[in-house]
Amino acid sequence: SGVGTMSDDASTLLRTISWFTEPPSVLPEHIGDWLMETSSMTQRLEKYCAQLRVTLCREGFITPQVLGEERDQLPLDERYWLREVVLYGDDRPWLFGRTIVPQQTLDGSGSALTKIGNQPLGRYLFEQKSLTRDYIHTGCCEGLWARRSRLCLSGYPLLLTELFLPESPVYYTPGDEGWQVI
Ligand code: VNL
Repeated sequence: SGVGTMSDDASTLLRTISWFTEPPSVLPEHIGDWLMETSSMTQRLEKYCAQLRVTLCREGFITPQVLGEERDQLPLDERYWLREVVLYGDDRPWLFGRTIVPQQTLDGSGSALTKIGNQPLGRYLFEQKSLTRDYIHTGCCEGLWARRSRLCLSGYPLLLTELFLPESPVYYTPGDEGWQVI
């Protein structure tokens, strides 16, 4: 039990996500609105809690062999920086985040991405003037929604995957009696 197990589960779950290049018709409108968020997800989530906290689960260099189908979303490289985190809103696990940064991106836009530690990644990324986005794909698995975004720093790509955990505000909907979980 505990955080280790939950993030291992999330990491395994990530491999079973079905990805859509266009938002599917079964995607509820208010969830789609969250998934297609174009600015910082961290900033959006911060509005729903007093404290947003990042826990690092895994960080380090990996080889292309262990990338899975993410490999198709990025240029081939000798190694990639992997960062996996759980984002907590007031101590509730809200989001599992996995970021893959090719070595060329580290070379091209500085290695700051390997040094952000417990700072939310978005806080760093969305301050960069050279940040652009190639696409957002939506995905789902076992009743949970996810998205993956390919972003670029000075034209060099990185891939962000975000799995929204059951307690995240993504699944709240405004009802007659205030916020309800659906
Ligand atoms: C992080 C934070 C990553 C929030 C995320 O998605 C996110 C991080 C990949 O600190 O690594 O939504």
